[in-house]
Amino acid sequence: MHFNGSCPGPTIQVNQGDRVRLILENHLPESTAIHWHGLEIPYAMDGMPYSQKPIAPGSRFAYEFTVHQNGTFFYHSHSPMQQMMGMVGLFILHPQQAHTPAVDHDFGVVLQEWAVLPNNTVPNTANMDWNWLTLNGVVSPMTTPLICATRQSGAHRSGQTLAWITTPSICTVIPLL
Ligand SMILES: [Cu+2]
Repeated sequence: MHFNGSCPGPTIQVNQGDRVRLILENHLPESTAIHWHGLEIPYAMDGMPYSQKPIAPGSRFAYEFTVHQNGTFFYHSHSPMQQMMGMVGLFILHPQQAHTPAVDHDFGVVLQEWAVLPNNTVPNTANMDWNWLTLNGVVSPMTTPLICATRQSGAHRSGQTLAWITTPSICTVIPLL
C-alpha cells in the first residue's frame, strides 16, 4: 500500500500561510482517508474516522485547508493497518521567517519498522516485534548518505556544520565536527 506509488509517499512542501488543496483518489479495494498529523485544520478535513466518512474504493475527496504552522509534519492513513503497510509521508511547512541558526541542509527522514515474518512477503501489521527497518523506504545499501557541507567548505563560520535530523515527532541537532 502506498501513496502515488511510493512508500513513504511523496513529500508535500508548502509555505506557512498557504491554502492547500489535496485530492485523494482511492484506488484501493477498501476504504481509506488521510489524517494530517499535527496540523491545526478544520475538523472536517482532519481525516479521522469520527471526523470524516471513509472514502470508498473508486471515489475521491478533496482536502482543503490553510496552514498557519511551520515545521516538519506528516500525513498518514487512519484506516486500520494501512499506515503500518506504508501509507505515510512527510508534510513540510516552510516558515515565513527563516529559523536560526541557518542550516546547510534539512533532511526529512522517515524511519519505519516492519515485521516480515519467515516465508512471508507481506508485513504482519499486528506484530510489534519488528525485524526490518527502512530509512525513507529503503534499507542499506540502497539508502542515500545524508551529506552536509564540511568545515572545509567554509559554509559555517563557527567551523561546525549542523545537520537537523527530523522525524515527525523528534528533532535532533547533530554537530558534525
Ligand atoms: Cu497521526
